[in-house]
Amino acid sequence: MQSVRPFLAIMSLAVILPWSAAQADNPIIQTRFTADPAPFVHDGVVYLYASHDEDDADGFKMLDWRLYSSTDMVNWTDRGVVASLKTFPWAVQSNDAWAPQVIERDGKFYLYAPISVAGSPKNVIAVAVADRPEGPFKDAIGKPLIAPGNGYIDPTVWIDNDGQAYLYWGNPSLWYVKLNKDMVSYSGEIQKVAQPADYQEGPWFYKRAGHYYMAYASTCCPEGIGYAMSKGPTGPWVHKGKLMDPSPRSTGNHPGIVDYKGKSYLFGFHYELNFDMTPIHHERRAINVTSFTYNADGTIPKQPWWDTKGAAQIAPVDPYSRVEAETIAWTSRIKRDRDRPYDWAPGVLTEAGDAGGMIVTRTTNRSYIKVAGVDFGTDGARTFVAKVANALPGAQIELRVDGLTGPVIGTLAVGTTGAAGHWQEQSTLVAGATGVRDLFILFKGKGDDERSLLDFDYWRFAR
Ligand code: FUB
Repeated sequence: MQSVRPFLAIMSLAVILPWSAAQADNPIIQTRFTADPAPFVHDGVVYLYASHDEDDADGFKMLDWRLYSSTDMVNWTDRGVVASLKTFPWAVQSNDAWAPQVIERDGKFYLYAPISVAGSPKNVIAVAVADRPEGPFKDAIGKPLIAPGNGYIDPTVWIDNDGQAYLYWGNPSLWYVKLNKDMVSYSGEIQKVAQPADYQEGPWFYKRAGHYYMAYASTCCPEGIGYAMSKGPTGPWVHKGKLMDPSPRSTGNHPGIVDYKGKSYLFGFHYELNFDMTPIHHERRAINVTSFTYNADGTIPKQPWWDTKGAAQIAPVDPYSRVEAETIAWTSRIKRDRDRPYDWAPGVLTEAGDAGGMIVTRTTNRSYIKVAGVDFGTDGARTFVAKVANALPGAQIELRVDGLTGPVIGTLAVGTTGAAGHWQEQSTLVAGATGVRDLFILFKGKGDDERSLLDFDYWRFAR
């Protein structure tokens, strides 16, 4: 967290200022900088693979690929790192873990990723395979799937109805190959297609209702999102216009499109999380989402630039089942008040715990997690249970509904959690938690503003 340090003085000032109302839900990940969204729907879950800008990035500093998942499009669970440059030991171990995409075939999950090798040209496309969407992904062939070529970045993959899989990629040209059924080799030559107008990079290839689509980051810079359609998987690609106009505040963008539970979603990114922390542009991006409806002829209406609303929640959270602490609609990482620039605190961090699963840490005094749309039911909850570790004396978890200043429904005075790394469930009585409410889990204590008050694995309520 080197980039945080210059702001510590501002941060200490921030904590004595009053809290503002809860933030809205775009960008959808606040705990880390994420880019190049690659959504993938499997078994009723949206898996969102992302590239990852390091916290101290200036230019591109990208070492690994991360996964988030959701079943409601608003609360996103951090599933951790699924692959990294180390997955491909033959690659240059620099900063080039760029835009990935994952697809499933015959029960295996294939991750295609652009990385670099020594020499020139340096851009290659690698493939890794896993037995589960969560990985871990392993290098599939021990060498590049697509050998070096200038601009060989940003792979996108789709399996057509006849079983033929296609891999497209490229900046600023657009190429494809026909993948073999094994998904880790291809047949025939690499084909370069006539790219659609305004094409820059970040292709997103798919078929829907008989139409083939190629969405992409449109001409740099700044980049909006353009798209083309075709009657076949290999073109010709007919430019259909912009899905989103560029914004001068965002040099880049990158589409990912899926249907989920009857709605259509467009993902992309902007830089507002970076600009919330500093006026200086760094390659530190943040993924956004919006929902849209296709026109009757299959075309897509242009969407406004990312707003703070995000997508509507499509199902409430069940608080009576275990909810991972790293399931978050919004957290206090960034400034609390969008009208008061650079007033921010580091807030919670999600990371791999010692036991392998993800946990929430860096629960600094007055940091919080918002979980949107929690359905407590008519009779409501009577008890709150949290699994915690490494608590400082006096650490508390305060539970509020409706907002950061909304009613307190309970406070868990976290007792001693024993030796470092010793996890235990602790509980408290709650009252007033009925109906569907936004839940705010606040961390309070006497720790200094940088110190984690406790580590947090999961929570649930009981009736
Ligand atoms: O994230 C690194 C690169 O920036 C991607 O590969 C491009 O699509 C652009 O988003």
